[in-house]
Amino acid sequence: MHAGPAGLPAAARARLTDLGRPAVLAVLNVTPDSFSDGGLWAGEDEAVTHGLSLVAAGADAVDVGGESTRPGADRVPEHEELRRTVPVVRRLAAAGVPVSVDTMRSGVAAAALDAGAVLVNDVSGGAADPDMARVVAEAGCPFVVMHWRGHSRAMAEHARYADPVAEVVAELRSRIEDLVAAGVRHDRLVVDPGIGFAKDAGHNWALLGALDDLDRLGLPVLVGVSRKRFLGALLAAPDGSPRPVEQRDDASHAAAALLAAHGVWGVRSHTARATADAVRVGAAWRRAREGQDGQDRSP
Ligand code: PMM
Repeated sequence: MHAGPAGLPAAARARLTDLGRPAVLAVLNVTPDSFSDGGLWAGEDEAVTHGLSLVAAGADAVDVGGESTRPGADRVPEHEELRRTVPVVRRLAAAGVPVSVDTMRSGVAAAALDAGAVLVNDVSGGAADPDMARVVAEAGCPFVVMHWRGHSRAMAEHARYADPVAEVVAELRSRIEDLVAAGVRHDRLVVDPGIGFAKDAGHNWALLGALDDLDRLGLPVLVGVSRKRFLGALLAAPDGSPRPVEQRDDASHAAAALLAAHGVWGVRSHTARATADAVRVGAAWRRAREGQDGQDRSP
């Protein structure tokens, strides 16, 4: 599977955009320090095996990341991000897996596309690297534009909003305009509210409660809630201690079903089978509400 200048291979594009339910973008962090799965798949073989198992269990694509974006994290050098991600992308793509690369660096995006990735997921929406727009414009690949206000080290300082929904939508709109002005095709863009990025729990819930406002941007919406801190806070023990990361999957799946019932384009998740089940339930619920039959069109 190769994404040349003409863009995404038809089969992969179809799998990502025409499922009749949200796509499941499964997380594969090839990092020692991500909050949710850091260190688990840091070796190349372990990462590839896990990526294949995610697809076998129902993921539509695997999102390979080599730099942790947890709040407070320092950046890794580009050569290290390349070393972690490119071999894994190449092996998964060669095995026929639709691969997304989770990176803020144009050099990593270009190398991953060359290795067979079919989608670029940039948590900065192209803001961290002035060359990202050119790379994705030339590749013609889908590009996830996430709402972001700055690198992880200083993220908490940016979590200040008078009106979180209006500000996130306005900032995403301005990113989209910049990207289109730089030559990225509008119909290649996907937007993401960036749950947990420069946002506290209240901001996250406000955004999840106002997905209609995001829909007004006129682009497919991807949302990543899986295992995030605001779910840990929601499920806190009576003494106030947050639910540990590894015990947040049931809540993540409940949220995935609700996101599907809303009609999002995709969900980013650490689990495959349960998330695929959850989005099918949510999508069937949505169709039933709209008076259609309960069947999905996924393969
Ligand atoms: N969250 C994380 C990393 N990448 N990409 C998108 N598009 N949306 C997200 O919400 C998102 C992301 C952080 O979570 P992780 O450390 O579990 O990967």
